[in-house]
Amino acid sequence: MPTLAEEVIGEVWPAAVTLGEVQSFDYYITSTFGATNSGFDLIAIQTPFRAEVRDVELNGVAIPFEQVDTGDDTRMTLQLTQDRVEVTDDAIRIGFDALVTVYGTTFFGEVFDTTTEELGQDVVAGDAIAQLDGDRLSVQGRLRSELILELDSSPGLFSPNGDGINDELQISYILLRALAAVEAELTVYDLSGRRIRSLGKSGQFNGPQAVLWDGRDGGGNLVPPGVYLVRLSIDTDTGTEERSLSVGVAY
Ligand SMILES: [Ca+2]
Ligand SMILES: [Ca+2]
Repeated sequence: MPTLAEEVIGEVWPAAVTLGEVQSFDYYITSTFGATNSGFDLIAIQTPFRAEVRDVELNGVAIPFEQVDTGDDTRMTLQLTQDRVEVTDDAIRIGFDALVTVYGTTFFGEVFDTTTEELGQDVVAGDAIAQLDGDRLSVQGRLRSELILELDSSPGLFSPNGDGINDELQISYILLRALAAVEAELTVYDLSGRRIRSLGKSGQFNGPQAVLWDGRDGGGNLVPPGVYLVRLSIDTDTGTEERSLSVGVAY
């Protein structure tokens, strides 16, 4: 028997997004309370990757909150620091930024009362805000053809001389539509096309990825200063895709 509220209804907007880009969402919650319900002051929303709460409104007015670091990047948790939700038809809007890489991603929600030991209560998908067309906690992805997005490196120029400053290059990218593990091959070439180092990493799934290069070739020697090409190749059932990036080594 629910103790926090008789019913907690949630809806996320927009209901359709472009996969692979960080999007701004709004999560609307309306609740019904009976005489024995205690209300809630903490909300946890399941997200695919780390998500950031932008702002929270109660009945159209911004209220203070604290995003709680639970150590779990797939659980965006926010504590209302001054308010409780305990009146029927109290309308909460949580603005947050999240990355979605898969069709049909669902932002399951749960509410808690931190003043009691009660268990959390699930947010049920429904028409939490009549002015918006949706009534779901799931979002659809617009079709994209790419498997790899945002291949990038940092720092732009790195100096692997062991002085503790910019000694490693971080190569990052976002994998899309990789519902099963895919083979990701990351290789460093010099400008003459000679293969310098394989940074191959297999068994990757969709989402943000990061690989480090320590500036050494396959034999463990530091490479000479200059420009190098990093090529990422992904093999899946639906095809192969390649992306390249030039990076600089300086001492
Ligand atoms: Ca609606
Ligand atoms: Ca350095």
